[in-house]
Amino acid sequence: MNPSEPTAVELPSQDPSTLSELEREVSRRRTFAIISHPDAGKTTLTEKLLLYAGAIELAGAVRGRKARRHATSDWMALEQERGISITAAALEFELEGRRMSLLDTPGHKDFSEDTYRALIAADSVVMVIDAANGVEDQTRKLFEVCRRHRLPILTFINKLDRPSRDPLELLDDLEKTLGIAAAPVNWPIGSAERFRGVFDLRDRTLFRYEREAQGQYRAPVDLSSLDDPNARELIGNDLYAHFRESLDVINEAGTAFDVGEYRAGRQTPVFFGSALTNFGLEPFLQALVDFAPPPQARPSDTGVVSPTDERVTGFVFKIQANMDPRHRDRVAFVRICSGCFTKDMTLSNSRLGKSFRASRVYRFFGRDRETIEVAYAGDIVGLVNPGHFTIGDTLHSGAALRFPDLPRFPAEHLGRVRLKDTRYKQFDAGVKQLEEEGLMQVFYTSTGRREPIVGVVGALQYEVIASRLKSEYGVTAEIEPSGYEAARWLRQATGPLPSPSGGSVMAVDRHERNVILFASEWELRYFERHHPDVELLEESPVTTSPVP
Ligand SMILES: Nc1nc2c(ncn2[C@@H]2O[C@H](COP(=O)(O)OP(=O)(O)OP(=O)(O)O)[C@@H](O)[C@H]2O)c(=O)[nH]1
Ligand SMILES: [Mg+2]
Repeated sequence: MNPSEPTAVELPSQDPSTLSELEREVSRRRTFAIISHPDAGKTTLTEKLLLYAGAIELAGAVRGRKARRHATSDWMALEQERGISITAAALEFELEGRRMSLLDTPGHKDFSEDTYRALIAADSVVMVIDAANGVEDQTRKLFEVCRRHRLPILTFINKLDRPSRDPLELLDDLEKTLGIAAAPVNWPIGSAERFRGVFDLRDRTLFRYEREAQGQYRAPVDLSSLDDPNARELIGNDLYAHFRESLDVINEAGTAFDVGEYRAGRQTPVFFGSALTNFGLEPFLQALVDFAPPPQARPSDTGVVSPTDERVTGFVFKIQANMDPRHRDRVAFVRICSGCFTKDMTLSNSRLGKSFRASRVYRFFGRDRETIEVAYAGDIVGLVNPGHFTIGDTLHSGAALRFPDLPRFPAEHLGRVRLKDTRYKQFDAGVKQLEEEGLMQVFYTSTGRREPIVGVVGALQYEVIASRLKSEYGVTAEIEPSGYEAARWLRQATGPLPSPSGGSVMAVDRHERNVILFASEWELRYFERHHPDVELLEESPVTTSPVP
């Protein structure tokens, strides 16, 4: 085996009383991210998993009438207004002796940088598929990231309460489009008005579901056997015959569920259901508890780090400001990779080569937070420590190390922000903090600091920036096209600066590093041809100074 490759941590099979507390705590942790194309039902499924786990008593909705509760993971005002997820949310809860950490991610490609980072913080993945659409574009892209990181995937095929594609066709789509073996664990009978429930292929029981009003409460489960003479009658002759035929096909030619294959990322177990109307959620949640892997070893520049390594390590995968209007602070979300972390511990930030005391530590449930005294490998904790962290920072006790850099996407859109009132100080603070979150890159040209150019991955982020500047910083700003199409950092820090031609200009970022804003791809290529000695970078170089 390649020694630099992380290996799976096996669940200890020996008597739990002989394990150290660290081993025991690590082995009961499950950290997973929910991913898919927009609108497949990730947030709805998240909410229902929380309901079925007993972490909430009443499920909220993604798009609700005004008075109705909102889904816990869509906590941001703009998410609730728009009915879409914009930022990854962390939720931690206990279930059957397991400590579950769930990351509900946004599906829209404009927010995919945030989703990619959340994936890297997880040990496994739940992939949601809309039963009417099969594998969609964004799901395919995210799946590739999972494959690269060898993340085991459980699949939930959702929205069976609506007209759906045939389940055999959906399995085929998973296998052909994604190139992964798909092993059905249960099988739906009918869809839309004729949805009768799901049949568990392992213990051969039929779960019949009644549609519960709005799906706010757990639905009662009605079990029966397939051999029950009433089954055919309950299901209806046509559906029953088609269902038996499908069973024959999957018995003969289908992939059988195998935990080892799932853990190795070669097979995805498939479940069918409807998150909105509470069909098929128990077996899915049970599979997460039973099969999802515990925290895995992670590669670093000094070798593989085992989660049960005594030294505390972790990395910052997300920063979010102003989650709680009462606190107005900035939270750095850290995935703990090894050890037992305690409050007030001194840790080093390997980028800065400096240590800090972790005195304000929280665990999160959407927007809500709770102070914690201790956390173990696998946990996601929030540290409040303004200015000390940037996304991708490695934190550690003991000998220095660095986890691999997190992906950073080059900006695809560059807009000019225009401040429409006089609250300049708040404006500057807002721009700085939103940049720190990784929501955008910020560049200043000779027109000054009141009209920065912001670079984003997708244009929907402009709306998020303007809306958050208004609601969180009280400033009115508009973002309009800047006339620039690409931003490139210059590698060398000294010497005479080249002068770009045409409509391209020199600019600086917040750290006063030189950047060229190119007016077109053509001008960028032209510059490269005429300045072969100048190295241009798509990504900002890593700084070793604190955030100003
Ligand atoms: N009929 C039906 N609708 C569903 C089901 N699950 C989710 N929906 C609806 O589908 C829409 C999108 O659901 P979300 O849970 O927000 O989807 P998402 O995947 O989180 O979307 P993004 O986070 O924006 O990518 C909402 O209107 C849900 O009510 C389901 O099982 N059946
Ligand atoms: Mg969502």
